[in-house]
Amino acid sequence: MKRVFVTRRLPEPVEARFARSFDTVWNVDDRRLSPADVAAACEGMDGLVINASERLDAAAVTGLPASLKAVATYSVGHEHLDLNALQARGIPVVYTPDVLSATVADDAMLLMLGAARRAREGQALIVEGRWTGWGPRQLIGTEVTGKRLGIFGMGRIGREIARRARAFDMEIGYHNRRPLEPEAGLFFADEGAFLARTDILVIAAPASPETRHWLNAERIARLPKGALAVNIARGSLVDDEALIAAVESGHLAGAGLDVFDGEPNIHPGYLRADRIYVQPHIGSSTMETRLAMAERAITGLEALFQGRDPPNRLV
Ligand code: 8YV
Repeated sequence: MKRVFVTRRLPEPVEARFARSFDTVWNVDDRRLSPADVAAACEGMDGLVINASERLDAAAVTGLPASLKAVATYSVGHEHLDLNALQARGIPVVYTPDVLSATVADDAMLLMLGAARRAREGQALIVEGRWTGWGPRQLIGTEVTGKRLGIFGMGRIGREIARRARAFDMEIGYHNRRPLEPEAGLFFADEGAFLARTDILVIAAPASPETRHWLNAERIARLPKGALAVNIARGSLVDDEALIAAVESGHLAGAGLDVFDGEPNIHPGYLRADRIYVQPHIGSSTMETRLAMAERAITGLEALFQGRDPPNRLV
């Protein structure tokens, strides 16, 4: 059996699945690993299963042992890996696309509705024992049905979000590098026009140096007053100061965030801004999806070990 190091503890059935295919070595106490720690833990391993919570930068790639033949990232995002450095060392990489699109899209709807219907404030009112009874002025939210949805990054997850939003009679618009088939929704090549017609913005684009702080003060100002912003991609796409200021000033009615820049050390403004519905990066956290992600990672690694070229190969 090939020896594989896994950087995080996974749900029990997922660990059991890995153990059926590999001689698996776990990060037993699930401590946070630095890039150098990851490289050191790969000593004597044939494979590495990494998560989006660890980074493999160029220096760490240099430090990977000669025994390491393949890497799988247990994620669809791969900005935490220096793919050029891995490719230069001849270490192939697989990832886990497709299988989490539906569950992340479900979560985008939850974030959208949570922000629109002020879920954080409503929860707090009840669990903090402050609710004094029904009132017609209580927690007036924003209607989601029939609104203009704007998806930044119409990839696999974006399409699943659009599919769900159609059931809410939403008008689908998107901003992408290139237009898709007409049924995908209204394509906006012009970013300004896209933002100006968007009532509910959903960020579903990958993290990259180009998308860093994409949602900044200038772009937020182009959204109509009372718009909502949702992020299910990566925290780095949002300028936290600008978003918090826009929600606190009332320009945005609210926001729904599953991901944060520098998580878990999030901007302190998120602790007080109760119109921002927050979640601790759980967009893909369902058992069904965790198992499906494992299947993709395992079959990808097996193919690489056998010298085959799996469809979910990145480099
Ligand atoms: C995962 C994610 O839970 O797949 C991704 O890119 O952001 C999450 O859904 C996590 O990254 C697992 O490594």
